Amino acid sequence: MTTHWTRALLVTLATTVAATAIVSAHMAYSKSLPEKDATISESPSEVQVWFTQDPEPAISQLSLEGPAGEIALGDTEVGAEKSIVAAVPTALGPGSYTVKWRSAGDDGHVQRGEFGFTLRTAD
Ligand SMILES: [Cu+2]
Repeated sequence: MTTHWTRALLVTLATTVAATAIVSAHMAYSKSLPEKDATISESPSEVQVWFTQDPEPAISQLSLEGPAGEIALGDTEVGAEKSIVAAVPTALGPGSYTVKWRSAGDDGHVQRGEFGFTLRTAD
């Protein structure tokens, strides 16, 4: 009898802890296009980053740096499936690029991150 009680209590506790951990987790990077550390052969028409939560539009921002410095992107917009997206209005030349992102999810905590990709155009 006592054992059953203890077991039921432990299961309840474990479930509560797990649920709390999920609710309180920060938003995180999920995937992107171009992909992180990818080598691509064509200049991308846009940069898109997916997250684990719905991005807050007012805080979301994408920027792109290349061999010659900052590249002007179109406005950062909220895209489908928990993503943010910005157009790349000009064709990029070969080189290494860094995408920087800023956003926030359910708890409003601002998260930042960056990842790189390489553009290697055919000669
Ligand atoms: Cu948070």
